[in-house]
Amino acid sequence: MTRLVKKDIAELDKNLSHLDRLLEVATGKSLLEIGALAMGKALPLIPTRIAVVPITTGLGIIQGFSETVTAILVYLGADAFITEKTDVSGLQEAFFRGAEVVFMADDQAFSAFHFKNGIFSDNSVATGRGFAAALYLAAKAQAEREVLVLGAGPVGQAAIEFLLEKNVLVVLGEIDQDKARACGEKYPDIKIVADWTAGVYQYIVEATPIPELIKAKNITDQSIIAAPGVPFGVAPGAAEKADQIIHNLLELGVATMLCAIS
Ligand code: 2YG
Repeated sequence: MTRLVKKDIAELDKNLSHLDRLLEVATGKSLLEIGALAMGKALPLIPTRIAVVPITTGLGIIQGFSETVTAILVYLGADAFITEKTDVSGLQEAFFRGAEVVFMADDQAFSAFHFKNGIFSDNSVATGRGFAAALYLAAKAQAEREVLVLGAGPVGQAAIEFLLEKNVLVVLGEIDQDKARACGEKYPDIKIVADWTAGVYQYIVEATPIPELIKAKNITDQSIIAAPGVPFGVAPGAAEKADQIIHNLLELGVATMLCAIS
């Protein structure tokens, strides 16, 4: 799991409406509508009071992380606040300040828990489903329905699950043959390609931690790429050539988590 740094998220909360407009142009839907599609939820969401609890374990607090998560939730209409305290005392504060849901992240996981209905949302799963949903919407206008998913980790598998639910033909590109085989056993309907780098693809979900993995030779000028990953998984030549690139560091994953726990 890649760890964000302060500069990654510095201006993010000021550009939320801009990102929303970009997504509307690319997919025909807003940030929240994409998250709702990803989780099969109807809008408007049930109002939920949410606490974001800063966590100091491991490598510690990322400056701006809790503030950015909270800003995204508030932008999406949630009643969200950051606890003054951190860790367990922050969790306690959340509880006593009437939060029904807490969002918190350590170095291994970023999750949302609903105190009452027991629903849980993991950011990797939400990110995979949210970006697959955005790609699915962006590609809806065109008939072809084959999507290359790069990476069989938690994000890639969540993207595969969403796409299979929509009867999309999924092709998996995964460099680790053991991971690829295990994924093929878990999702028998997917096609596993040994060397995707030799191919040209119209629709790609990039869910690997490898920078600039997708090259111009792998796509056409009609291609649409959903690339949640940090570092950015699209080489400069491919980013210029593609018709659409759907990329944001926290927004779509957090919007999808909100829909998952509401
Ligand atoms: O509470 C804090 O400030 C820190 N404990 C947050 C640590 C978050 C570490 N994880 C990441 O930076 C990313 N994996 C978050 C999700 C990125 C989008 N998929």
